[in-house]
Amino acid sequence: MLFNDGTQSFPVFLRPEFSCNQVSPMKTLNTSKNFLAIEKEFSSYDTSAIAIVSAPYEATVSYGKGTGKGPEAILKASAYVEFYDDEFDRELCFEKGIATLRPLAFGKSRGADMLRQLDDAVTHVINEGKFCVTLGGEHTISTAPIAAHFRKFPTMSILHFDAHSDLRDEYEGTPYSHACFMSRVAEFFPTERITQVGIRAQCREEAEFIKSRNLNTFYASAIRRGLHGADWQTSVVNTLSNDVYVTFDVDYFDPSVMPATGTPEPDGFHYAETLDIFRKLIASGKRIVGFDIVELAPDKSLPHSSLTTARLLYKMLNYAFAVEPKPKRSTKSSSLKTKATKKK
Ligand SMILES: [Mn+2]
Repeated sequence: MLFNDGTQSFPVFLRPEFSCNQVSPMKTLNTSKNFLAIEKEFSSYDTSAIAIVSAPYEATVSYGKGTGKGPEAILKASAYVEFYDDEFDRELCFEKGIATLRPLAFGKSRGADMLRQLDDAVTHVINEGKFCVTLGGEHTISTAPIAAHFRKFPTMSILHFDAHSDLRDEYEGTPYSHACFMSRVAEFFPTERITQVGIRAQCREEAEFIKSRNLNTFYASAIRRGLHGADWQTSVVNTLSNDVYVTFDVDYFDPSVMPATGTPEPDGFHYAETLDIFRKLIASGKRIVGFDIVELAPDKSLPHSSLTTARLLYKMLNYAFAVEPKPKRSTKSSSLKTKATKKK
């Protein structure tokens, strides 16, 4: 919500002046545990342009459990993701550096307390000019990185991938449920700048909210019925402003692609058609200013879910940095050997 003078009406718990700002020096995970399993030279906080904040928060899961273990599983699987991206002929991690921060420990913090802690961490990272990726955890956490980015990028829009619109006002007795996170965002963010893709399970109250508040919601059924045209990805991109924050619930994917999530829903989306949205986004001159990935509920018997999520993360980083002029080919490929031995 914007006031007449253009300032944003952040809820009390997300206003900068309420921030406790007690972010200790940014401690990172070492090579054996960090994203892509990269050497210190390319993963120390001070020299990295990208920082990953893990928010292993799970308090209000309603169906399957396990999202609290999502960040760790994504990082573990990332050791098997290749550094090189053929689409950009680039090893982004060695050019930019990716620091993986130690996961936040929320202790007994829930709801607003948790969001305040996460907001502090993300604000700290982006105020130092770094690109921030936040990993959940349940979708509740996304309100914090969205608020932090909105303060820095006031004209941004939100691109929300999900099977669910998450617009209930309350769910199971709390306003801080994974099923309500977008309602909390809608309390401080202009709803006509929210674009949702893949929605296929929601209640009537949520559908009415979408209509009355003018969200750009691309329902799965509408996409499949051709209501957004054959090139529906371009229709999605056309709704966005130049700065785009992406919040990605992995249950947006079809359960055949992503079975390991708390609330899998049939009639979801595939990986390739999803990347086309990002391709068209950067081709249009728009840019990704930050993103979060949430709701992976890792299952050892379904390891491809974790690997797919780790690949999605690295691919999204490649799209986020694609708009920059491409520097000369990196000569720092020394760790390729190490990597090669890991791949099986
Ligand atoms: Mn969802």
